[in-house]
Amino acid sequence: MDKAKWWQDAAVYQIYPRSFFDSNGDGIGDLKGITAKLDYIKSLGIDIIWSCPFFVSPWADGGYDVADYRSIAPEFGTMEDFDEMIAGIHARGMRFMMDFVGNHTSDEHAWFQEALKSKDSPYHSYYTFRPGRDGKEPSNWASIFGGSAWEYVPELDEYYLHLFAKKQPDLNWEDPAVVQEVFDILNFWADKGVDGYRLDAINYLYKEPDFPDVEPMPGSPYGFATEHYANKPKVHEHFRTLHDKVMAPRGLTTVAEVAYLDEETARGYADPARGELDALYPFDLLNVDQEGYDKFSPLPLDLPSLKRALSHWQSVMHDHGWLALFIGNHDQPRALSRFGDEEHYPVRSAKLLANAMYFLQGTPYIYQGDEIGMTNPHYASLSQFKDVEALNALREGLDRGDSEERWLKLLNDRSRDGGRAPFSWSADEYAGFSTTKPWMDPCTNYKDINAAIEEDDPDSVLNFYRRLLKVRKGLPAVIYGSTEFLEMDDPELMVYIRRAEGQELISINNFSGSERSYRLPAGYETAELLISNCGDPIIKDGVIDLRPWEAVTLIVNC
Ligand code: TEU
Ligand code: CA
Repeated sequence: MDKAKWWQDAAVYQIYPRSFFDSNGDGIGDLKGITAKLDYIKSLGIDIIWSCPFFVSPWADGGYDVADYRSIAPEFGTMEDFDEMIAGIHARGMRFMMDFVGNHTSDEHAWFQEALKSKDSPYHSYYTFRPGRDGKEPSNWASIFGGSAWEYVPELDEYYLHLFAKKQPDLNWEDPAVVQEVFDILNFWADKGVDGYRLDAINYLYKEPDFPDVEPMPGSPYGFATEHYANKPKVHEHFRTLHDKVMAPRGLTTVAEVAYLDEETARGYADPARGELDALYPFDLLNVDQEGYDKFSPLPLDLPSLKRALSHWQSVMHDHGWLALFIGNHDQPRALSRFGDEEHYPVRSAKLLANAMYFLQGTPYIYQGDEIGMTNPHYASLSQFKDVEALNALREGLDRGDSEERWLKLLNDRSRDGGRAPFSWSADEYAGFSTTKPWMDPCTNYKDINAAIEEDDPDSVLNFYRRLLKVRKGLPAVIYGSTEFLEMDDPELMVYIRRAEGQELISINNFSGSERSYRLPAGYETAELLISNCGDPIIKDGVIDLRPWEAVTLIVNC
């Protein structure tokens, strides 16, 4: 790579709009709320804003169940509000990336409603319907959100496929009319000024049409059939078409959310020479503290596994694509609660997580609230949780005879709701998010952890993020450098070196509450401090004495 593309030295801010800022006091975050906070976002050093969906939706899956791709949901505002938001983003020299949910629609979408009317409707083939087998589902595929992936429609005597919730029927991309609809939607928003797309769950868009049965999960008739629907070769073809017909001609940048990814597929998607996608967001990277793909079977963080996963993706993508770097998003509990020490070292460990992740190769994605060190909300009651995945898992757990206490802890620690509580803007009532009781309760600690307190404190997490994004910008070692992880098996230290011609840096992170000393590799005698979370590092005779949760990045120009 000779010259960085504009998005390669950019930083992205991810917004979950319902929980970002409520401008009109109805308890729901909205587009005017985003516009009101653009100066704040810009002040972080952000170049691109990505917002989760804000389209008309029954909200069965946090807006990822779209009922009308061309209309803003009334609770989020109007098309004028959208225009004003885009104009405000562009006026500040930032760009906007739209979330496109292309694997499925809401069951309330007009296409699906038409499809239900008759097998002869042209919309019937927009979705995947199949007859039952021996009076049961066409196959034993499990839905990602629990239960079967098939739902029976008595009027048609057929089942439809839904990999996610039953209110999210999967689109059939093998019908050319569906692909044309997708083009039209992508062009519609490009005409309105969006600069790129984040493609949701897009690696699932092709399913093997014979729907073979799979090995059931223990205690369930259903099993995960990912081998039959994730990253099938057909997906590459669809990506090339999207790229050639819409993205490239219009100069739109793309990032795809992808799980279950192997090396070859990843390079196939993102190698610039192939013309498919610009960047990947390897979703399952963070599944390092749970048993398999079951997030509700938590395990303590195994740092060597995390390092191996990061190191793997760094080397796979180096010169063969581009990565999104993230420590959290709207599908994850809060990174600080999960990987840091929110009880004893909340500020330091929140900063460490940023230092550990954002000097890797790729584009930093910062999820709203992580930049002020927000934690999981620590709700007192099960009734405070909202997410479909959490509520389904809770019901299944209680049916199995688990206690409510157990699930209160599990949902507080592991559910997607952890990252979806309203943004803690200030110590005012309702966390300064709204003037009325919000749709979701604020974090219990908002009086102590909020943007207003951190604004003027030079040592706050917020001001650390600002510094980090500033010092990282433009550094050849960060943009182009190769990555080498050191101390791979150390359960407490994460250390890596980024090397480019004439410049090298080392990021050293003590993921523990104990003091640790670490001998710097040769060549770092003359290194300069780029950033640290504990003031000046203690370095004597080439050895750095790390304090609990200390994070340091040093740079050498050679
Ligand atoms: O997530 C896709 C995805 O693979 C998720 O099922 C993920 O594994 C899950 O959230 C883990 O709990 C995207 C969106 O990011 C997510 O919010 C949506 O629910 C999902 O697609 C369906 O649109
Ligand atoms: Ca509102």
